[in-house]
Amino acid sequence: MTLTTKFLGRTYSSPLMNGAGVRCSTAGDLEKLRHSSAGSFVTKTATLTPRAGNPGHRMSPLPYGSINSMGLPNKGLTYYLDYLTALPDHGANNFLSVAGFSEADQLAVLAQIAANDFAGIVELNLSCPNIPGHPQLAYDFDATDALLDKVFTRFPQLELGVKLPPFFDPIHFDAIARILNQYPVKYTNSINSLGNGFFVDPQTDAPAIEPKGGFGGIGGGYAKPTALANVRALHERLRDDIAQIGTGGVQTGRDVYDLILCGASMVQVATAFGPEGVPIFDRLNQELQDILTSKGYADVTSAVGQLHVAA
Ligand code: RRO
Repeated sequence: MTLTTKFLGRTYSSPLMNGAGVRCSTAGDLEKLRHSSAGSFVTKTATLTPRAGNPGHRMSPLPYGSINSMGLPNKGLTYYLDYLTALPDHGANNFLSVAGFSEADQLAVLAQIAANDFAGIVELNLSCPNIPGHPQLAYDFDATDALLDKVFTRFPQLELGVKLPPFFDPIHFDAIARILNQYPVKYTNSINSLGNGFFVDPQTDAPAIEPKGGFGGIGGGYAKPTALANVRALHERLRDDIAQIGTGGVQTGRDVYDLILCGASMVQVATAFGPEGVPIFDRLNQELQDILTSKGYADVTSAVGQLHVAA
């Protein structure tokens, strides 16, 4: 039984990797991931210029997951491009997460990447829930369609996937799939955190985090059923050549396996990676290997989308 996985024509030692945001903001974080048993890594979402993010206490563990309103703190696109292009393979097997605050900003980010010799995969984050005054872009279907039209017209050479927010209605699964199916999108990554949740700290009777009056993205165990639903719903609706990454609520090998059954070829770990750090990939690789072996699969690819459904 092997965990070796193919994704976008690349070969990875494992389908597991970090989710953008947690422990992936500095070169030191990324080096730890690079030397870990994760199959790949993605950077913190980068913007054209560095950002400090939202002020105050902005991430809190919760009983079954986490809440965050980080507000896109990052070292700026140039920092991540410099790091990735200095790697022996120019980052060919890695993912650069990026975002912008307007269409012009998004296109400027991609222009800088296209002008560089980064050889990896671009993950366009259409779903950050924590920027005051800026909605999660993918909830605006017309704006998403217009952006992707420009992106693929101007930068056909980029290998690009999209990080999506959770959708909660079949009409919305249909709508986002109809848009994505028109473009040479390489993959989808579902889901970003459940936007604008809220938690009351029982010790203080106050919100668990400070920015935005306490509203923040919910991750961890709370997110798993919604992540499975989104991966499954998009797997049923997207062109066969659009791959899927599954993210949301991964704590065990069983969680990884469930996302694979629903259609994910790679799986990201965000909330649980925070406290456990890179040893989590050793544990999850072993747990995934055990479950795939017990189910009779020789490799990960054979299990992708193999949910048992009544005929
Ligand atoms: O930085 C954040 O506040 C953040 C981002 Br960009 C994102 O995509 N998802 C999230 O939960 N937090």
